[in-house]
Amino acid sequence: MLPHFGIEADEAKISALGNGHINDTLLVRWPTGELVLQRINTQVFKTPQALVRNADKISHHLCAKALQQQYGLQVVSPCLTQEGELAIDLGEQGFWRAISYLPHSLSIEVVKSEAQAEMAAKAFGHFACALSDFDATELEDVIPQFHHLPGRMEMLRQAVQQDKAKRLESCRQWVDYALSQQSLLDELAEISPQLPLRICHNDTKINNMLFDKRDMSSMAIIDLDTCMKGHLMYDFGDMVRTFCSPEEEDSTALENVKVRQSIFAAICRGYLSELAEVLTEVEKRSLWLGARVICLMIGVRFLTDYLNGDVYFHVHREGHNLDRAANQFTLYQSLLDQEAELKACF
Ligand code: A2G
Repeated sequence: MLPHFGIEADEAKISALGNGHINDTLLVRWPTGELVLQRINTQVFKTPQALVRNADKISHHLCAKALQQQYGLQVVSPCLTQEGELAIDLGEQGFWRAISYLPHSLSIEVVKSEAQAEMAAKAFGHFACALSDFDATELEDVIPQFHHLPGRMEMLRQAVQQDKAKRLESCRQWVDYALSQQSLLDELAEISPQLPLRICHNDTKINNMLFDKRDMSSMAIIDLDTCMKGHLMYDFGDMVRTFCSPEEEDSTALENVKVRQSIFAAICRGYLSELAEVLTEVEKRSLWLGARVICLMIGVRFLTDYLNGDVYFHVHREGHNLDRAANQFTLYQSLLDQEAELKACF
């Protein structure tokens, strides 16, 4: 597929890039250039053309804002094919697109300090702010009901019922735990209708923010593939989920998996420093709910995939999805255990 992007195959050096669970991402370097090539997972993204169109629109909007000096981060932009398209569909060999590579960039898996958390949260807040005047009807829903806890709980129930991979016995404790958190759904049903729909990133993991490795300043927000209309509480929640634990998402050292209060407070400071004027009062109140919903929901999704036989997330070892689920439920429980202290951070 390299020639479609104007690259001579015998001149290219290709290496795997990042730690994504869904798409395959490659860094391609050749004597006169470099770019990031991605094979889109079309099992997950059923309308990949819509995905590349969305990402293109978002990056255009951000580039325009950057020119007006209202957006201070770098923007990853699509690199067109030789045919002038946003992607190339090679059938059995995959749906491919290329994006610019930002030299000197670095991604991290675990947040090291409050300062780092605050900086990253500020960058995600800045991103949301820059998109606050983007016309939401321009974006297509690439994964309908993506952050929809009732739907995700229902998928878990179905997976339990079908027990396709015959794994239920090995994870019953976690299934019972997840299903016992039903009261969160009532809270959600009460607050969701009061929240405005905004353009959200929808995957604000710490590794979707690039740092400049020369001074570790914030450089860019990446992975624009799940940008859709939604509620900002989930973007806040995904930062809590991925910044606050001192362990990676798949760590089995559950005794260390807990929410670091000082990091939580730093996320609140950073995010609100950019968005305090934009968020409604109900949105501000929803942030605490967003944190709990995201931690529980991602745990539910990992557990569901474990029961279904690892058909959604890439796995690299036996029981990987179950390890991830146990980790996320432990983090969720840590949020509940520290409710009073964490709510005082807002
Ligand atoms: O893994 C992926 O990035 C998921 N993206 C995201 O939703 C979340 O589950 C995350 C967990 O690390 C998609 O499902 C598109």
